[in-house]
Amino acid sequence: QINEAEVVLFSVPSYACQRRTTLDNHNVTLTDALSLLAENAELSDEDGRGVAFRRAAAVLKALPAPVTAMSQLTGLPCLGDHSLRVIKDILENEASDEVESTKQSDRFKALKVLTGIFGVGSKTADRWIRDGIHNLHQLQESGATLNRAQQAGLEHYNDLNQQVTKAEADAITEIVQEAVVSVLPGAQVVLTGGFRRGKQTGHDVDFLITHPEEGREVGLMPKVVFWLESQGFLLYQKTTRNSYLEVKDGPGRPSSNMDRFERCLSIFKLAKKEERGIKVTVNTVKTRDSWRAVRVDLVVSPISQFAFALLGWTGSKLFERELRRWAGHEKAMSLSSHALYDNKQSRYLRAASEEEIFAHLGLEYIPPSERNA
Ligand code: DGT
Ligand code: MG
Repeated sequence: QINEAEVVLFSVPSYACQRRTTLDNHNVTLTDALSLLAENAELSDEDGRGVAFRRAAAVLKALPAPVTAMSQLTGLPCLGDHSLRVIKDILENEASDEVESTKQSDRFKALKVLTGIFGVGSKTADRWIRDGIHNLHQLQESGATLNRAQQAGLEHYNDLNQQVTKAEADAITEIVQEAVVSVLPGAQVVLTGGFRRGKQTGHDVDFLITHPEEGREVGLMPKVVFWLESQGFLLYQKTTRNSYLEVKDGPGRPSSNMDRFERCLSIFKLAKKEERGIKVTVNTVKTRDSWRAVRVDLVVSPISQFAFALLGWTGSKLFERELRRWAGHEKAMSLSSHALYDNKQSRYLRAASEEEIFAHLGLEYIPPSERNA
């Protein structure tokens, strides 16, 4: 019998962007379970359910101690009936039947394997499953047509499904820096994504590139890609062009959160630790077991949009989603990775730093290491 007075009651604000979420998660079992249900929903094209589970998991990640009794959760935001049922099952029985059966289901396993191929989304995977393709062997036998990204994804499947370490991210940072300063002295490279939030591993390595003088970044991406390609660092790359135009007045506010920066999705050929020399300028590795493939994302931003791009590419994904929801629902503003538009004043709000963006949004500044929602 637990004395009511001894139960620690938790309290957290309802938007993830109002909370400090470090990597020190006291409720890993619960958040893993809810994240798995979120992933299953997303893979099944049920985004609404996916977000609900992600929000519930994020609330638990923000708690200062492990949950031991359901009564502690009274009054917490974002915990719907379904999430509460899963939490209750785990607290009472150490596992949730729903989570376990989802994990074991043939459909979930097949979706995981197939979307584990770079370039394959849930729609493609679903189509293949309906054609009786459940694993890589069946895919290869099927004669299904693969695009260039998917071919590279299949070829480097094992490497790309192995977590990237911080040491590997640092080695790639050096290479990208070398490439960028070689083609445009003065340009700057920032590591973003999970590694900027302090994670020790990630599924890829994300970079944001800019130049302190507006306009100097134009044309930078093709040069960087050409340098990397000619030095033998790229196994695959696809560059998409910037098409963002800021409309000064009228209904020109950012209409979607789709990113329109110049962006390069690539697969790097990274020498293994023993093989990495002091000089990074030429990739000399030859034998297959002396290198591994790593997913790398490069984004180029003009300095005028840099703060927004940095905030937008640092994540976590849920933190980003919550920032945009906060901006829209609580402040009548539209936030993207390019700009912040104030719908009441009908104008863009400038910012030179992430701190200024949080201030415009009426939020306390949350540093990257506390955006792990
Ligand atoms: P990871 O790589 O699994 O360790 O985790 P993250 O947090 O690095 O996630 P990742 O690499 O998928 O994306 C990094 C951040 O960049 C993510 O938190 C949100 C943002 N992001 C990703 N894709 C897009 C995109 O297409 N457009 C925009 N605006 N942002 C994106
Ligand atoms: Mg990442």
